[in-house]
Parts: sequence; structure tokens; C-alpha cells
Amino acid sequence: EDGHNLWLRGKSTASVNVVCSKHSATIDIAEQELHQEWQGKANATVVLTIKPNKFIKGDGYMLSDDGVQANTDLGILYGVFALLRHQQTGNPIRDVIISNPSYERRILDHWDNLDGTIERGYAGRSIFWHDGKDSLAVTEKDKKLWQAYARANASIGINGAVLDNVNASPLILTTAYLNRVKAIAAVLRPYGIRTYLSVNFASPIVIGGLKTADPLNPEVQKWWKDKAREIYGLIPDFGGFLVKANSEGQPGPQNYGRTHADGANVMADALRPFGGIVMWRAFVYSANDKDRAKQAYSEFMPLDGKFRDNVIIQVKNGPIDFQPREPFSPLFGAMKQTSVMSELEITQEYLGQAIHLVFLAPMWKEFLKSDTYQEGKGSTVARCTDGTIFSQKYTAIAGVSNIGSDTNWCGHPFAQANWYAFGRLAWNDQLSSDQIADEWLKLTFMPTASEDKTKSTVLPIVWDIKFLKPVKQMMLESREAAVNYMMPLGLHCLFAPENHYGPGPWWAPKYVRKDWTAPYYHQADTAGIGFDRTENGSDAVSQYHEPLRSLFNDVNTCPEIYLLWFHHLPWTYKLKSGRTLWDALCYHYQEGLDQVREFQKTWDRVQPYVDSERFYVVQSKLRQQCENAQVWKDACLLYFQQFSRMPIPYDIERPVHNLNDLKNDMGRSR
Ligand code: BDP
Repeated sequence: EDGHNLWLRGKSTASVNVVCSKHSATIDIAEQELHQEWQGKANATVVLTIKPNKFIKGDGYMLSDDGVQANTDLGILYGVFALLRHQQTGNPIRDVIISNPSYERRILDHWDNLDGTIERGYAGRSIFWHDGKDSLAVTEKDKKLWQAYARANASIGINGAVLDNVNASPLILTTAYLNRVKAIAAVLRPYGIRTYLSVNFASPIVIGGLKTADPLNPEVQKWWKDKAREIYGLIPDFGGFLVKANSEGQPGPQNYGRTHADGANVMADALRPFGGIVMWRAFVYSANDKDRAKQAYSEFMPLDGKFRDNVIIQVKNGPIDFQPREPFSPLFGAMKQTSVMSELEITQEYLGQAIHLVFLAPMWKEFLKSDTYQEGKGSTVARCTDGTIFSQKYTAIAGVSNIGSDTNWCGHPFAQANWYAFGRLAWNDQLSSDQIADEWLKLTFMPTASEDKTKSTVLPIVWDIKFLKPVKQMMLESREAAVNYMMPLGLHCLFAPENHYGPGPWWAPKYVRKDWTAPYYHQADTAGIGFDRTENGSDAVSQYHEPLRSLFNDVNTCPEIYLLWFHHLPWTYKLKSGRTLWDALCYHYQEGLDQVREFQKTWDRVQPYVDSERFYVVQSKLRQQCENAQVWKDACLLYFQQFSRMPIPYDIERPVHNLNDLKNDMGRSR
């Protein structure tokens, strides 16, 4: 058992007749899936009907007893995957089910470099790019892998893939690379997946030989138009561009005194005749605000309404950077005349990478359900981006992929659940974390008769009680556990530099910009801890709509989970529990560590119900996670204790490391 089959393990237990009057590459796949995986009544007939129905939207579908109906071939494929999922999770279709996608574009962003490495990738090398001689030659092995990738995505409704890193190489737009993109697109197409590319703003100079990349220069405009025409000549259903501009050293329109809107629009105009879009990232560091958390908003709000309608501003869920917990970015709901999409990080850059078991659905639900109040109560982030509140020409959601060439795709068997969860939420943002975990565990771990003779003797009800229930509980708790042992109570950015894995709350060398150091964020001193973003501080609270602005501004109403995000408070400050801030911090770190220890016990107890390969991999990763949680706790408490000068409550375990050792070892804690 090497995990390569992901959540796609169903094997047919009976034969089925499939009736469909139409044939296409996509429909053929749907039929094949039915034959391969059917677990319904023997000799049943399934009718696939492609016919408009006013209740079915886009690539949505309708499932009933006798078949699948959809507007499009892709809708049929999605319906078939859903039907099979219902069978395989023991949830047969009793009534008519209609399912429509929450977002029109459900995209994976691959941060894959053209030399085959992956920025923030923890599961081996790129599945799209290799280095060395003949690296652009397309092999049968490549195609097989791309097909398995496409199938997995289609099974959960993902319909787009950005094939290269946001820190983009201009080379991607040269003909040699575009030809490889064409080959990838050909494999992904029948599964309904469009390809997109991250592009470098300076491409007209670097590969076009122009003297400038100024978006208002006619030669530059012509260059993008010609390039778009070339791309669409090769890939007629090409999705569009993703752009990181004027951020972390990337070139952009500001190099020429132009705005983000000028930059995005030159590309949008080039792509428009072919139906392409531009996803322009709001991940910027504007120099005009001292608080990093305010910068994206300050830079983009003045541009609201200035973007073409085929531009979507891609905003990370939080105002800073994919931290274990952040409040939602205030740009959501605030940009009312511009399309906005959310960017989530599936790869666990800041959440233990491929070592910690952290199920991300609860974090994404917390974000999507956040009420922005921008158009009255109930203006959740989800409704602000899915077209319900604002009429956007395109709606989309993106997740930074955790996929690599490792046999099990994601490095950690449970990291596959995050890929799965992203797809399921992008399709239906109303699904609960519980339902997603339930489905994924059943599809991934439930023994089937044909798969494992010894395990199949376990009655489903026993499996439910002994495996499903406790493991699901562990998954659902895992994100809060990580917040507890890394950065509770609204703390953020305490990571060791570069690898973003272990703790580094002390890290502040003189040679880096202040907002890259940890003390900039926690502001700990003998008086207290936390970043004052109230109206007396950086006033980041003002970027939120009332009543949030006042709620966050007042320490008495600010949710405790965001306390030190918005407030600088004395160590002796009393929390609602009656504990001092210092004590509460200590208890959170201890709780996180205790939670991971419980996860270890939970996992050991389910050993009889799991194949030994995945059992031992997860067991050993949990061991490392536990060790790391101990390091996090000791590092943060011993470091902050230098400022609080208060004892660690005596009913809490004493640290087992000493601070200097941890400092010397910083970043190597894996
Ligand atoms: C940060 C990552 C960095 C990315 C950057 C981005 O550490 O590797 O390039 O985000 O999103 O979180 O552009």
C-alpha cells in the first residue's frame, strides 16, 4: 500500500449497463469509471442525459435513481464521480440530488519551478517539469502521471491548474516550454481541466528583447497580444495568467510608475479575445504603511473599479501570509467593483509541512464563513466571492498545491485529505469539515472486499466505531492543536526563517527588513505582548467594516483567538477564564502538546484497521510532530518568559529543552 491511489479505490462489485446517446472523450471516461467502480445493483442501467435543466448550473449535475443529467459533458463526468462516491461511502441515492459548483473556476496553483524543484513543496519534485538534458521531451511516464493527476482532480471537481511557480521564470512563455504546456493540456483536457500559467511581468524584456515592460508602451502591449495569440494557437482552451508583481523582488508595473491596474489590464486586453482571464495577486508589501497587515488593502482599495472584467484579484485568506490562524483579509467584500477570489494554501508551508498531521478544512471553513458585514449581516467571504452578492463575470478559488512526484503524491498520507478538502469546498463551500473528513476517510481507508481479504472481515459498523470515529475526531481537532502548540491567542509569524517550519520568535537580524522578523509581529517586552492594531496603534481595525471594526478594536469584545493579533496586552491581563495572559499562553502550548500525544494514542489504537504501510508512516510522523510540538512549546515559553518574568504554572510540565540549545538549533528541528 503506497498511497498512490488516493481516495480512488472503488472496484466494481457488479456489472452495469450505461446508456448515453453522446460520445466524447469526457463521456467515455465517465462510462469507463462506471464500469470500473460500480458497486450498486447488479445489471442496473445508468442513463447519462445531456440536456439543459433550469436547476442545473454550469457543470453541475442531477443524480437520481436511474442516472445522471447535466448541461455539459463535464457535468456528466462530475455526476458519475458523485454517484460512485455515494455508493462507496455507503450513502445510496434515495432521492433526486442536484449539485452546482460554488465557484466557476476551481484551481490548483502549482509553485513548480522549471528545473523541477517546487517552492514550498514537500512531496518530491514537480510532476510537470524536469531538469537536465531532454527535460522538455514528453514521455509516456509523464503522460500516465498527468492522467492520474487529472482523474483525481476531476473526481473532486477541480477544473484548473496553474503549472508554474508564481515566482515565474520568463522562459515559460518561450515556444519550447509552451509546447510542453500544450502536451500537458492535451492530457488534462478530457478531464475538464484547463491549464493556466504564472507569468513574469518582465517577459517582454527578457524573452521579447524589448527595452521596457511598461504596460502603457504600445510595443509592450503588442508583445502581450502576439504572445496570447501564439498560446491560443497551441492551446485553444487556455485559462489565462496568474501574476505576482511588485512583490518580494518580482518585477511589476510600479517599476515604470504604473499601477497594478495598468499592469493587469495590458494582459487582460491581450487575453480577452480568446476568453482568457488574469488572476492578479494582492500579496504585496506596499512601502506606505508600517503595518504589514494593512498593505494589501491600502494598495488595492484605491484601484477598485479600475480593472478589466476579466481580471480577478487573487487574495490570500489572511492579511499577512498563510499563518496557522489569521482573521480574513479585509479586502474581501470591500472591493465592490472588482472581481475577487481567495487563495488558500494546501501545501502546509506554515503548518508542519509533510510531517504534521493537520487537516485544513476547519481553517478554510472558518475563513469562508467569516462575516465581512460589507453588504449587511451575512456577507460572508464565501458569498462575497461566489457571485451571490457581487455580480462578477468570473468566480474562482485557488489552492496552492501540495502535490509532488512522491509515490503518495503529498508526502503525508493525511495531506491527501487537504487536496481532497480543497476540491470539495471549491465545489460546495457549504460542506462541513466533518462531512469532508468522513468521505475522505471512507474512500481512503475503508477496507473493501476485493482490496484486502483479511481486513474485509471487519464489519462496517465495527470499522465505523473503531476507526472512522476516532480518526475523524483527530483530523477535526488537528488544526486547533497546531495553533495551540505554534501560535495561540492570535500570535503569528513566529517561525524560524527560510524554511518556515520550527520556532524562531527571537529571530531578528539587522540585515533584513523589520517586517520579516518575528519580534516585529509579537512585540514582546516586559510590559506585554501582541501587535497593537487598534485605533491607538496601527489602526488596521479600520480596514474592517462595522461592527467588526469596533468588535476587534475593543479588547473586551475582540475574539480571544485574535487577541494578540489586534492588541498589545500586559502579561497580567485577565482573560475571560480568569487566567492571566501569561498563564493562558502557557496552558495553550501545553494543550497543543497534549493533543498531539492523544493523536499518537488514537493512531496506535486503530492499528488493526489500517494496512501496515500507512500505519507505520503515520505513526512515525506523529512521533516527530510530538517532538516538534514540545520544541515549539519550550522555545516560545522560555523565550517569552524572559519578558513576562512570571513562572510557568506549576501544574504544567516543565520544559525539557533549554533556550540556547533551541536557538542554536533553530530551523533544524526537523
Ligand atoms: C510566502 C512563501 C513564498 C511565496 C510567497 C508568495 O514563503 O515562498 O513565494 O508566499 O505567496 O508565503 O508569493
